[in-house]
Amino acid sequence: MDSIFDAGIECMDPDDRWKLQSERLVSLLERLRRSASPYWQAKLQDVPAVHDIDDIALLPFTAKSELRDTYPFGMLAVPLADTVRVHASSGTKGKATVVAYTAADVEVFAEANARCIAGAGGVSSDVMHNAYGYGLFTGGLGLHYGAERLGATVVPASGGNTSLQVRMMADLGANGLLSTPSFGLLLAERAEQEGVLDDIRRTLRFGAFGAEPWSEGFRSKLEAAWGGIDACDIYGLSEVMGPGVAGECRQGKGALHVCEDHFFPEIVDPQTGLPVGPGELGELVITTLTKEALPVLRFRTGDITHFVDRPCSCGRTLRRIARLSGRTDDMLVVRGINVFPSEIEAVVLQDESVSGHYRILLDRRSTMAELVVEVELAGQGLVGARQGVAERLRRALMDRLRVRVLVEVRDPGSIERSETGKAKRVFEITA
Ligand code: DLL
Repeated sequence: MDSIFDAGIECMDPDDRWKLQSERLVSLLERLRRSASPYWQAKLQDVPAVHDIDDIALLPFTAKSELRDTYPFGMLAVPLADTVRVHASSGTKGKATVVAYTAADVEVFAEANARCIAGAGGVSSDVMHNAYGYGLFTGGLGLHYGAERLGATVVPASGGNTSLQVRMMADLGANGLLSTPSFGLLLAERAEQEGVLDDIRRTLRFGAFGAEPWSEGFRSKLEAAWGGIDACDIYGLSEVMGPGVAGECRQGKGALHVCEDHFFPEIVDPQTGLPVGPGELGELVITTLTKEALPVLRFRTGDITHFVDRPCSCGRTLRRIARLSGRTDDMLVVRGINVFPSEIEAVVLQDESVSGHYRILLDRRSTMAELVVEVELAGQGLVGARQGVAERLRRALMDRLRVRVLVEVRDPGSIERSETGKAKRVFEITA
């Protein structure tokens, strides 16, 4: 039986958790009403009294644009002097946003990540290879503090230097890998090229992979590449805290336990903002119940998921969400048909003849946009099967998406890998 980092909270009776969440919401609002910040005064102006967590829908939503509009510190609920750290998002889809933490926030950040790492199979005696980027990105330091909080030995590898990283994993006997799924797969390929894959396979048992979308097909490839590890999903976003908002346990893969004593989840219809029916897909909305420096009320994450309300065999009672199936803003419209990149990945990576690396090109240079999916053969021995693979994938994609897709099957190793940050897989060609 795996150890649960904080069984008192993670396996709590749901009625007791309801009381805890209610108390925390009420005291959060009291605290925010006392704040001198013009942002919080305006935000709460028309909000009636809230008695318990079931009243949460009385609160206004928060959009990502509010963080940008109040850049850098307009949403702070404490004096800047009381904060101990900031992180920032790169702002690839707009202006950068800055998020801040008090010492207590950093403690919660560490605890939530410790819970997720333990859920994936980590224990205090483990050597944890952390290949999330260190710096303004929340991934590196978030998982670092989480692994330390668990009592593990952290190797702060960060991104890049792939060949050096795999030698370190082998020499130091890594038991756990913390990285984006795409970099996790690249590390396995490089370990094979460097001749250290078998060494690492002897010690590596699990990984916590997140920060970018990945499918069940990708999980199978990643687990197999490392010789049968448990590859668990970890989710989070900087506006809410960073990694550790939710994580899969290795007994219940396919759904992530939300640290809902700190991050209260709702799922709403992205158009109307109203709650979706039980088990229906919608946009994840999160309220931070305990954050001090930068709380958010009903934050619209833009991430699409649904609640999974069957009990988990691990014994945790924390509510679960399904792995993220895309974002409200990453939908591609191809000849009038809506296509989520995650649907393409789900179809393509089920195929054992292709590797986990692929690209989606949306060519809009002519009046009729053309969707091209580039995949890569899983090994040299498959070169003769190229035509068959292309035809099989073309049909499977057509069946699933109902739109014509061109499939190009490339040689093994020919699709560019990213050694840092999140994998970029979708490219729109407009001119
Ligand atoms: O990516 C935090 C993180 C670091 C999570 C390390 C997990 C591990 P941001 O850079 O603010 O924060 O990006 C947040 O990334 O809204 C999702 O769209 C996406 N995302 C994060 N985790 C997952 C995941 C970090 N497990 C945005 N599956 C989120 C799918 C994910 N998408």
